[in-house]
Amino acid sequence: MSDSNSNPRFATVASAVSNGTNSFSGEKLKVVGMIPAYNCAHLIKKAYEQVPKEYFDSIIIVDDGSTDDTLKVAQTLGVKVFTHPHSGYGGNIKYAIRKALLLGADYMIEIHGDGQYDPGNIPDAIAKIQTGQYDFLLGSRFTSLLQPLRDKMSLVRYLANLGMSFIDRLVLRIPLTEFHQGFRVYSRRLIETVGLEDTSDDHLFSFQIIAKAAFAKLRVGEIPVRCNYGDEHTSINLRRSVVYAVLTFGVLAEFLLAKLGFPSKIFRTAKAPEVPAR
Ligand SMILES: Nc1nc2c(ncn2[C@@H]2O[C@H](COP(=O)(O)OP(=O)(O)O)[C@@H](O)[C@H]2O)c(=O)[nH]1
Ligand SMILES: [Mg+2]
Repeated sequence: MSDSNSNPRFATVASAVSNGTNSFSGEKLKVVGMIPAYNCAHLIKKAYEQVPKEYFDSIIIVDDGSTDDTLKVAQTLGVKVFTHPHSGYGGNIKYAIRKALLLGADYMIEIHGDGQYDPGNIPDAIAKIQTGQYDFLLGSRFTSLLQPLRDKMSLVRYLANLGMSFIDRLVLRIPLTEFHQGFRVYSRRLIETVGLEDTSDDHLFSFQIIAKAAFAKLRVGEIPVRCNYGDEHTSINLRRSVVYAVLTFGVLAEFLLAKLGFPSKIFRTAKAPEVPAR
């Protein structure tokens, strides 16, 4: 915690969080919660209610052109709600990130609208970002090796995740125990450095952004997270999971080629012109 004391911006957050308030005095460090939501009308209210609101300056729900009542339900929750034509998980979270940056966010926490990730992870995440040591903080279900199985992750998914993350770690050379889950804290610095353009509008975005952070040698860290695998949270089926896995290997290949100096659209570290100013 020494950094949080030496950096006045983070010291402000530290005291604000320990006071249970998000009204930071002095130089503001804004934390925005982003809830991507697609066809989860039956889950989003509960997901939102479980979020510890005192940790956020604002929370936004971003509807990905749902065909059910997600938008209607979201609009009853008393937070800012945005919607856009259906684009896929990546397109949806990128839209949310852009909106959060426009709101002045320094840090953006991704909270899935299906309530799959335990919101009890949020205080730990905030405590860790307030050290000022991370540009990108990811959850990991694998910090304790058997916990995913105790939490009822399927064996196939468990083994695939372990194997893929092993290879990801070797290639990207960042110390994560998992690369394929959806609890994340993005910093403004991360987005300003790596940009969002030319990335996937599908789930692959979630891996591309980690690889981009690794390429830019940003500070990436992780916290343990717990996840719920109830039926209602199932998202990508086996076929889509296999396609996703193959595409992540494509990203790794492109990463290695870019390291060798080959031109690459997604591995560029120039400041992104599209990022809204604070
Ligand atoms: N599956 C899916 N989820 C989306 C889409 N757009 C937004 N989301 C939201 O993105 C979050 C993660 O999606 P999900 O399919 O549950 O992914 P996973 O559980 O991390 O594999 C959820 O909150 C969804 O509501 C989309 O086009 N497809
Ligand atoms: Mg899910």
